[in-house]
Amino acid sequence: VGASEADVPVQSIRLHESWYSGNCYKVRLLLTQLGLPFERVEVDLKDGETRRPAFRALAPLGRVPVVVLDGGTALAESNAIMCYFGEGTPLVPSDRLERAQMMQWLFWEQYSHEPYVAVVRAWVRYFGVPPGKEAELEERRERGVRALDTMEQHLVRRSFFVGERYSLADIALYAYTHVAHEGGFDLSGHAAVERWMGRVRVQPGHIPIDAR
Ligand SMILES: N[C@@H](CCC(=O)N[C@@H](CS)C(=O)NCC(=O)O)C(=O)O
Repeated sequence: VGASEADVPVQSIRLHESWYSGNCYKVRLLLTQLGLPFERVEVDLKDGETRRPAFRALAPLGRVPVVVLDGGTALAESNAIMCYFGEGTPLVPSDRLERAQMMQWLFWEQYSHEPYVAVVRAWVRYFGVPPGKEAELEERRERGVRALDTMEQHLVRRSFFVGERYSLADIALYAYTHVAHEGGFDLSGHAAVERWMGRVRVQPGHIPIDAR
């Protein structure tokens, strides 16, 4: 996938992000694979920067990632940002049903995967478990395992999530699955997920989450 295939009508892209956030990594990975240059602006989540008026003025939804296009319009929500840049490239299926199946996995990731796999990782590895939320941590962990089980079942007979080729669905799900172990998830019983992650990692232009 090269820049010529990503026919995006913008001159400049500024990505407000956090380097360890999987949601931000999705955007960074996609832009890199599309060959689109972008500027990175690190937002200090631990310091509460997303709650400050200056950030809220830029990003009313109050979270990273946010991209600012041509120094003006801001766009939030990792999967929406990916759709914006991915449109018209091989990373978004041209077949209508497959495109809807890709969306199915993007919505599923946000509702049934990220709130568990990503939040457990964030609490365990980066922020600490909020006081009184120990039981909630375990509940989220259980639901995270269920999400990983769902992925495993889907991938047992498939190479990628949709249409047997790499798409935005794979980027969205890879982002937090490949660092799930940082939250204490054990993927050893998820061989199909492990094999799929191997396939994602060898896609042209792949970068790791901690690439600076
Ligand atoms: N649904 C959003 C979630 C974004 C999100 O949760 N961002 C986190 C970092 S991963 C954040 O900005 N947290 C700081 C805060 O909520 O104040 C997306 O996919 O972009």
